[in-house]
Amino acid sequence: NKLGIIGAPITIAQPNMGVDLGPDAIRHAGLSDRLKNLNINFEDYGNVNVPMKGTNEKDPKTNLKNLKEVTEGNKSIANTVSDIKKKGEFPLILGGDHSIAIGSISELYKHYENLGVIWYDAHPDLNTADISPSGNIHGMSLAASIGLGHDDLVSMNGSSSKIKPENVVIIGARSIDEGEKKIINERGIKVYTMSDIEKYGMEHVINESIQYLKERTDGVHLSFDVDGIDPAHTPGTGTPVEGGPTYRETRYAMSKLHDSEVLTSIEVVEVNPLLDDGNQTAEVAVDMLATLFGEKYL
Ligand code: DIR
Ligand code: MN
Ligand code: MN
Ligand code: MN
Repeated sequence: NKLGIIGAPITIAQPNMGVDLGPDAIRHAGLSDRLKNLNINFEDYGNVNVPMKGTNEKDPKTNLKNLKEVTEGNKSIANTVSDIKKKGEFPLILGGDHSIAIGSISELYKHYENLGVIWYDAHPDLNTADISPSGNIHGMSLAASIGLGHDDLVSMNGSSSKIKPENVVIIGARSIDEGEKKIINERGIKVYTMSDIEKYGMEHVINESIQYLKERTDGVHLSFDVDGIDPAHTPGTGTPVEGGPTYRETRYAMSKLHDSEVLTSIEVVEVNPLLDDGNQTAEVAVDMLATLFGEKYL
């Protein structure tokens, strides 16, 4: 079916200037030409209007930065995702920082009995206001989606738990804060850390993830943080962490996801062209997206 593309340029849920330019960097890296070559029908609806002005100070009452603005921006993203779903299109959302998952998932979950999520990221984004070392809401989006954290984030656009913890698979984690470790263990969230990828290989990890989600969900959202990939390939991002899956491993995983046909929506986040080497990170993101939509080597 047809793809509906939107840009979601939220930048104030993390401290670096430039993630708001992510959607245009990805477009400039040739996304539409690659989709045309695959004969994919798509429409790009442009960027959602979101608040751009924020501060780098935590509100002492909430321990959060820019809660009001991040909430407002995410509501607009949710509304735009809703329009795309109403048209029967497959949502492709270009970030923006990872807080945009709060808005996208707050709408997407309504369209399934049991939505699942693949969180491809160096970080699990399971912080809440109480345990976050930074106060940056981009590190809290998965927590909010499973019902943990500030009520404005958790209750956005509907019920207070959008995704069951057992419907989450995290791949590539290698920077996990102490409070996040506790949540992972208490809630039984499935995480493939870099140790698991090293030990079992990406082939095994991605096949097991697909099988696991096929058994228990009726739709799967891929939330792809470009810092999930090793920073050798994706330097243009705010919180790079050494020792990630390579371009090759990631592209292989994306091709398996395409072939499995489990995905029902995709977002790619945290591309920051101001921190990049040329436009390399957006170009890698486009290679991964093209692979997700069926591009093959042969
Ligand atoms: C860190 C960074 N765990 C935080 N999180 C990031 O601020 O909560 N997520 N960068 O992708
Ligand atoms: Mn993230
Ligand atoms: Mn990350
Ligand atoms: Mn296909």
